[in-house]
Amino acid sequence: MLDTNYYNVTTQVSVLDGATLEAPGIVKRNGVYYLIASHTSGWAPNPNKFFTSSSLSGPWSSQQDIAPPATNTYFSQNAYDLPLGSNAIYMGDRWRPDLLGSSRYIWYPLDFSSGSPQLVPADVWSVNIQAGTYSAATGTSYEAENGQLGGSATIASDPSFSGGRVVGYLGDGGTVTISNVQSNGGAHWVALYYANGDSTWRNVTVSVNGGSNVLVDQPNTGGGHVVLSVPVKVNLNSGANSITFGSGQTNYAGDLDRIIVY
Ligand SMILES: [Ca+2]
Repeated sequence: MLDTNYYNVTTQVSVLDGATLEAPGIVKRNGVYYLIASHTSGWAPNPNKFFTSSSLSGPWSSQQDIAPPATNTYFSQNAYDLPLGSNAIYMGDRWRPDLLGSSRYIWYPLDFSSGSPQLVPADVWSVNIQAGTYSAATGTSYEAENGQLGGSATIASDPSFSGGRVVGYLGDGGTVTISNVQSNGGAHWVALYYANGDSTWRNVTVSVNGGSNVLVDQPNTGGGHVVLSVPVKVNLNSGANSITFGSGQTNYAGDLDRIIVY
């Protein structure tokens, strides 16, 4: 409990032993409090957890994951959890330690339908505030390894990738072009699924139908076989399109697994 001006603690109602936590958020569902929090690892993300209790004074449950641990909460840290009907919206920070002003926000549905809060890593989704519901968009997936490789780009195999393969050595002379990307034309979101095992961000150029390059940041994913996605909005022609990745850049891009066009 805090005093009236929120400066001081007046009463300690519960202590979670054996855990060092920060960035808490709390949501109450059907009489149960869900405490969502990050562990402490500096600016680097970690697998965020949730704890449950029927009372703020406890006892609190042991910790459980809100996302697959290998993704480090999809490279984010809990900041706030906004109730949305029977679910919630996870509002996280994606910190960029070497350029903090370029840090990003990651908002995902926090879905309770399984009985425990789980992040839904939807690339594109919408919210109906009045109904208290969300809807994730579906797109069309194109495997990068089915594209046309250029220069030093190579295909690597690992079961963690979609289709079991990924295109590496993009950038610094390596490119891949995905052709026959179908669209009804106009501005569309495209999600780039990639892996970046470095400890810092990479980026990749994107060129649609031979147009000018757009640079898309690719945060480190926590491992060379850990796949995350970043979005980019591009203008597509009605009918078939070709999209080239990695041209005109001297640095290495992340390994490209696939794209999903929305
Ligand atoms: Ca793939």
